Amino acid sequence: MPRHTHTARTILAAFAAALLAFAAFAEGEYEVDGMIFGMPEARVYTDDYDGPPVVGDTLTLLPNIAALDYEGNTTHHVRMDTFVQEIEIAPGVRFNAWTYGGSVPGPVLHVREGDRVVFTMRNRSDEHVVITEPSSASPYLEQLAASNYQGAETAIAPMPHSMDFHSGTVAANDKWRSIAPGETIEFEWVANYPGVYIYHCGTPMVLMHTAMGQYGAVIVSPRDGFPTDDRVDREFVVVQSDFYLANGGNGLHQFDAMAAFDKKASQVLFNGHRNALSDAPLEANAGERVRIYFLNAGPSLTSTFHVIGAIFDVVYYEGSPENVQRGMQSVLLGAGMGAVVEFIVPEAGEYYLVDHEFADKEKGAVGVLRAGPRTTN
Ligand SMILES: [Cu+2]
Repeated sequence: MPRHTHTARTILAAFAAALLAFAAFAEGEYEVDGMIFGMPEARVYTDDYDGPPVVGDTLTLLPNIAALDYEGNTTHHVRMDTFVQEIEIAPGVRFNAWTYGGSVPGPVLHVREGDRVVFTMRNRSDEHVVITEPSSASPYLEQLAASNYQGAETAIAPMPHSMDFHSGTVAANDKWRSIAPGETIEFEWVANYPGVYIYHCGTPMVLMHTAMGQYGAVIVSPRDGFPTDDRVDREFVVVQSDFYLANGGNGLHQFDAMAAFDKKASQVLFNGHRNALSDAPLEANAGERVRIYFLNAGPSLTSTFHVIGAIFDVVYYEGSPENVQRGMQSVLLGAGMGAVVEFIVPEAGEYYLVDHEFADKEKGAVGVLRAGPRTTN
């Protein structure tokens, strides 16, 4: 074939490839090793939105996790507004929490590796936002209205806030920037890596914003699943976190900065309340395989998560199917780390979830899994 024809074909092929690439990615996006980077710049704006503070099909209240009832990848349009609620975290301990969505920890977001999240957050810290009205905008709001186990009441404390998803890979100074009360931020990220991640406020002083309640879990399920998916009978999400509160004398507790700097927690809790997992135990039956997506949100303490009476058959450290550990009595997690743990429920009875650092267990890090008899052979 004449040389010039060959060259023309090469140029045409290159042009077609460029067109294809342009079709697959939005402007500025690019692919490295099958992952997508280069998200558009965050938008910050003011509008008069006063709708549901949490919107999204795969947002749930702890200990629930939403099923992903779609094949392959999708784009999730997720809203989690930030606002203040007076909540109870232990009998007699109420404080004005800085929240995402009205609870501490905030909603659980579940997506699949490769999914895109278009995230919107309005800073409503200057508004009384009611979260006890049922809403179909998210399973989270329905579940929260049904239980309200922190006895939330509206409150205000206007100040800047932000959102940092550990599950997103983006420029922190752009996407995680602080917004003022009344402002809304919108940005995108792609779930490039599977895992059990924290999201939290990154506004200074970060220690205070997180200790006041601004954190939650993102579960990014692996594209091809975990090897044990078919054998799992029950799934729960448990988030551990540490609190630094002192009695304020006005019936409400207040943030204790000295205790926070010294890492002397007043409470260490599972799912945001001393009795969250004893008033409403996790339920399973003998012989079942239970999976717990466990996040140690911190802000400052480590967790040695253990289930009394069980051994973790498998641990996917940080929630990646490639980080496999077998036969673990406990999983050690620093602040802002997570794991997927699975165990076989040996027999009917009660099993206790604890932080095996017993000082933290005595400060509240304990829960119950109640097992019924074996239902099949
Ligand atoms: Cu904040």
